[in-house]
Amino acid sequence: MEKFKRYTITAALPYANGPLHLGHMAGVYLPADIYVRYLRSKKREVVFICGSDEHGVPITIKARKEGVTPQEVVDKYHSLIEKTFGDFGITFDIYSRTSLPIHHETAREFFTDIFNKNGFIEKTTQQFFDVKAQLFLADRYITGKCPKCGYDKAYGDQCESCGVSLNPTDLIKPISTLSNKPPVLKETSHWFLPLDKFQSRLEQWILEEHKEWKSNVYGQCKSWLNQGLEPRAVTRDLDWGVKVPLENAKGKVLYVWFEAPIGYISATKEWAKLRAEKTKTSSVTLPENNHNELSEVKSDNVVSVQTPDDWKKYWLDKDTRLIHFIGKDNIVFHCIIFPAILMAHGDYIFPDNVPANEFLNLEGEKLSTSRNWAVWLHEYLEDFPGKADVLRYVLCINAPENKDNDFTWKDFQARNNNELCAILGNFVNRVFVLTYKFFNGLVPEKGAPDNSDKKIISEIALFPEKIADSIENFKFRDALMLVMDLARAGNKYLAETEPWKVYKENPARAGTILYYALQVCANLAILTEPFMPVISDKILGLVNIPLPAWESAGKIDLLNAGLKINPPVLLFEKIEDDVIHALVERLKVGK
Ligand code: B3M
Ligand code: ZN
Repeated sequence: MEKFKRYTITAALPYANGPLHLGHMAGVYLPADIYVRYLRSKKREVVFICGSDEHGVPITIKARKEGVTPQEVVDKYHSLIEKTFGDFGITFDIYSRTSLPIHHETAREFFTDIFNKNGFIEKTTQQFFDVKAQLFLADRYITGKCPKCGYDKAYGDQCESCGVSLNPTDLIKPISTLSNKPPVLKETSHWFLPLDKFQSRLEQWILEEHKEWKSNVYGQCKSWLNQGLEPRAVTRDLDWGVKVPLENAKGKVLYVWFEAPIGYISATKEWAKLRAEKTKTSSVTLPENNHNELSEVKSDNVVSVQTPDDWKKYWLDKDTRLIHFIGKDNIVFHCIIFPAILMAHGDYIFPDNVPANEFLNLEGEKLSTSRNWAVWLHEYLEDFPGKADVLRYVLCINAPENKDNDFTWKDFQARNNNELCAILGNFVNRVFVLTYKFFNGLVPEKGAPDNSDKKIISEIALFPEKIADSIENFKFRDALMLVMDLARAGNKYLAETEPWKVYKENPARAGTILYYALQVCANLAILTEPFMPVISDKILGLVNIPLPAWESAGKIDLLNAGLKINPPVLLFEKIEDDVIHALVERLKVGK
């Protein structure tokens, strides 16, 4: 019996102020997509939620710099980001945006609900104001001398030299980075969520009830809780964002980290609304479950949404398992602040797991957007058209699951040439070439299995369970390595049994070998699907069957004798040294 009836899977909402790079994909979206594809293949009920985070100070600053409106900034990047996700096969059920009215309403309702329950404290404080820019300054936009170590470029929230955390008023000689002038102190009032009131509930819920969380996540939560939680402002003086729904709050918006996570809920509402409309207008009811067709994998999970209100079961029902996929810099917001907001509101379920990843570095250095030290995903596809899966492979096999990891173009090349081409591609290709050569492209009859056959049969049977186990534990690297191990086992089987030699003396025996080798290929189509959907689709095209569900993996009769299969095509191509060399050079020049 499954513990949960359904899944709500969220992936961090990317800020719509720049394109996506490798780090985003490796840290958040790829693992989330692998997990969701796997759940769908297991026929579990799942909704996969994401959207653009379109508020916050950085977006307003970017708009100012470029002389356009914040809306123009987010419109541009929202489309680009959404397209990139599509191009990399990320199968959200909805990709929403926080500038939509449905989000503004939802976020305001949340605030009002907590406000009516006396859940906020109103406080008046002095804050730095840039007279020239006519703006209250976010902590990051104030620099000055660190009172502790004397470093003169310390930020208003932290000194990056000695690490001390600061308030902007602690800085000696503060300067606004917007105008390069000293800011003035001005009085302003804001609403604070008293996180301290939730301290013991959060401690119980995380430290006692979720000891299974990844150690990096658990550790960060523990350290936050040990420091003691304090009230946090949930409003800001800004004109871009969700307006605070109170009379006396002119010029104030909800703090982006208050409303953005609520965006997951708004997006689910929007999805349920669209889906309910679709159900109503389509003369045939949506198929319950037909993910035998890859092209429909997005819409054909076992969800049933009849009315717009059905979003509720994904957020209120205790039988729903909520999982947030995020990067490590978002841990406190998803594990402490958002759950505290949900506690203050009541009714909502809490995340059952938050499998945050560490960071991915690039050629030994931290990724940096401002220094252009990044590989942009849309540019990757210009360099390697049609090869999204190669990057999906490399980013997963080398994912920063437990520690920061490094992406290098050399490693990318090596993984493509020595693993994808030499192991997976080579195996599938050999099986098809031989089947065409000796059996005219028809799946041969199998005879009685000998010892080598028995070995591969047991491997086919064992791998899916081990892979599933790793995926369920968010160990996607291990899972993918196991998939490759099955391809390795296939190569070994061919090397040991040598059907190309055997055929001359005993064609029936060669037929048996290729029969089993073809079953390995069919199994690989199922097992690669969460990781490399296009490659899986190519293998399916070769074996000429629709995608079987996960429960079929492990079987040795996925392809019947006599089935016509398709002529071999190459799954992967080698990447040459000069291509890699040029990419490394370009990266250095861009810097
Ligand atoms: N917009 C992503 C980031 O920190 C941030 C996530 C919001 S999730 C609700 O890059
Ligand atoms: Zn310092």
